[in-house]
Amino acid sequence: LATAPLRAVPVEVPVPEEGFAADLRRALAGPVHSISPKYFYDAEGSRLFDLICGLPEYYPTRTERGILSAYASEMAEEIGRGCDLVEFGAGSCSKVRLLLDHLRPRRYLPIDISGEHLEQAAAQLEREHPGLLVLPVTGDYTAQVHLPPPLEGAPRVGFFPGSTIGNFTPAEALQFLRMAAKMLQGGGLLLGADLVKDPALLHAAYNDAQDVTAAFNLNLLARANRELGCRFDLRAFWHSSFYNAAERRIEMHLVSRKRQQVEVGGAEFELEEGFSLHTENSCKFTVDSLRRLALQAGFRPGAVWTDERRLFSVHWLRA
Ligand code: AVI
Repeated sequence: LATAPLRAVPVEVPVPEEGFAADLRRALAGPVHSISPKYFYDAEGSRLFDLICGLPEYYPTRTERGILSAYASEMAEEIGRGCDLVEFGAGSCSKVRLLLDHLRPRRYLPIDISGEHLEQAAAQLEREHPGLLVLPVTGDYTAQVHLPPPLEGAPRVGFFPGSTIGNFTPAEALQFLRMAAKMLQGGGLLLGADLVKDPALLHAAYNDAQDVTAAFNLNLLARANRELGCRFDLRAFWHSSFYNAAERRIEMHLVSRKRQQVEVGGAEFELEEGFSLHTENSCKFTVDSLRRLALQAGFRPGAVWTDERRLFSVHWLRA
């Protein structure tokens, strides 16, 4: 029996659309009405976040800064001086300033998605620390970033402050830590993590009296109006933020105050009164839960520093 030669038939695999518009459409359509918190951070969102960091109710920033200032020299003893320091999501490079004089790294590689802002911050830092080599790297540190080759004899040490790890899903957090453990082999990671605490304190931190956090949350829709030509009426949405104790996380949502029609790039959506768009999780950890997670990712958990009230923690994780 003669057989016909096999011919390759091209298979068309649909590529899911990417970006803000596609993700917003998917979130509105459901079945899961949630969108990544990364969309908060356009220029206005970053400005509002900087304001949040200075609010009296928002304890994480000043508490972590307090821990870094108080224990910088102890941290340097643990970590060792002269490392090749990589910061994930460095922004204005402000927290690293608290470590530099003690840690005395040979080189500092701040990674951030916002290139222009990073270049300026890096140039300013180099002026303040004439002996320090600063090489800014523009990119998304949750994806693959290409770093300059390691320095001979200088272990690579990561710095990830702010408890941004808490904004990842558990799967994303594990994936990020696994990637970091590989990248930082022979060195380690200095990681800031917010702790489980009295829900009243957490509630206040994400529902501040001046409504800056509400503006930060609503900026997601304002950004869609600016960038995608949407016409969201911001007054028709309510900032909802609460502590989900079972999941140990603050959840932020934007809740529709009424039945309304919205449009994103030509697609229309009918939102019920009470429709809730989940915009952020901010997971809280215990010292032990964070150490278990780090162990699972391939780190060897080392020293931990906290403030007196045990609001926030900074972990040294050896890789
Ligand atoms: C950036 N991140 C750690 C902040 C947090 O606390 O989860 C973002 C934030 N959301 C509302 N307020 C601050």
